[in-house]
Amino acid sequence: MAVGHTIGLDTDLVKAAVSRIQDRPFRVIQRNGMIGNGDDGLATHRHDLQKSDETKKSTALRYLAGREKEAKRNQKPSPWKPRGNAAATARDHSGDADIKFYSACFCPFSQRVWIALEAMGFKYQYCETDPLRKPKPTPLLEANPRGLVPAIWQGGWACAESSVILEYLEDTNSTIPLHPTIPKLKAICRLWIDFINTRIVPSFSGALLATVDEARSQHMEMLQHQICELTQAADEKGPYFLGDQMCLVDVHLAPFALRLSRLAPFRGLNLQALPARWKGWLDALEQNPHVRSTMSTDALYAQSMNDLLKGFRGISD
Ligand SMILES: N[C@@H](CCC(=O)N[C@@H](CS)C(=O)NCC(=O)O)C(=O)O
Repeated sequence: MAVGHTIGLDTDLVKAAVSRIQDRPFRVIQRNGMIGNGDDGLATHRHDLQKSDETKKSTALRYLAGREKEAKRNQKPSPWKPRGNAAATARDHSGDADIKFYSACFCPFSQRVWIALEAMGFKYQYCETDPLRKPKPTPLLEANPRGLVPAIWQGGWACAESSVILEYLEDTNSTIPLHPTIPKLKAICRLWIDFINTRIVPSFSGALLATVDEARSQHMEMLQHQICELTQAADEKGPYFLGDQMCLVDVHLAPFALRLSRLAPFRGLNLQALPARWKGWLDALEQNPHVRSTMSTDALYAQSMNDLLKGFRGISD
């Protein structure tokens, strides 16, 4: 479809789209949930052909408007650019480097990897990538055939999935470890990372995605319960999970914790009931230089929230 084509009732495009659905048989929706031809006397909801045509036209218009929006998006590199501290960090890492890091600034999974790259002092090239673009950008597909960010590409080798990339970075970096060296403590960290991925992240996305108040409160209640569980397992004084040093549990959690406080007001989520230990943890994450250097402005997170939700829907599809 030609980009910039005016959508109006008389255009050929609308006619073509209408004719695609025009030939469908005229149906009567019955109150008992069945669809019939209206001859059985049960039908209570019917409309005439004119009304049916109007409905088909507006369906066609919505379809065309959606396609036009998508086509426009696909012509541009990415609708989002890192802002604030993240913009400066992305600029500092815009030159060619051994590790190419495909990331979307709105994506919490990408930010996990970004924090670790910064904290461990890796040389990397930041490549802002729109994972929602169709078709997906070729370099992203080469790095991750599933087409999700984050992904890294290193000399012909590629890796995806934030938790796996974080383990890889940890294994290849000898100077600043983010996992404890004691095997039993390391196992405990992995257990809580799994808890974040399999419990906290789904509750977070569920609370943001829910359109019905009841479902939203259920997810929120679950999330609060899980956050309490996590804080009880964390070092008593903190401020981080293991004490005064940030570890991979904090890196997994930080992007979600920080987005929760920024996005909650837009979805009517109440965070008052969260424990004091959580507030101290959140403050420490906000102040951490590596977390800060990968944070965009609050406005960026608010404006890109719909794309974040689309990304989450992609996960559950
Ligand atoms: N489990 C993945 C999740 C990554 C993910 O869902 N990324 C979203 C952006 S936040 C994405 O790329 N979505 C694109 C799509 O759904 O097509 C990870 O931990 O890396």
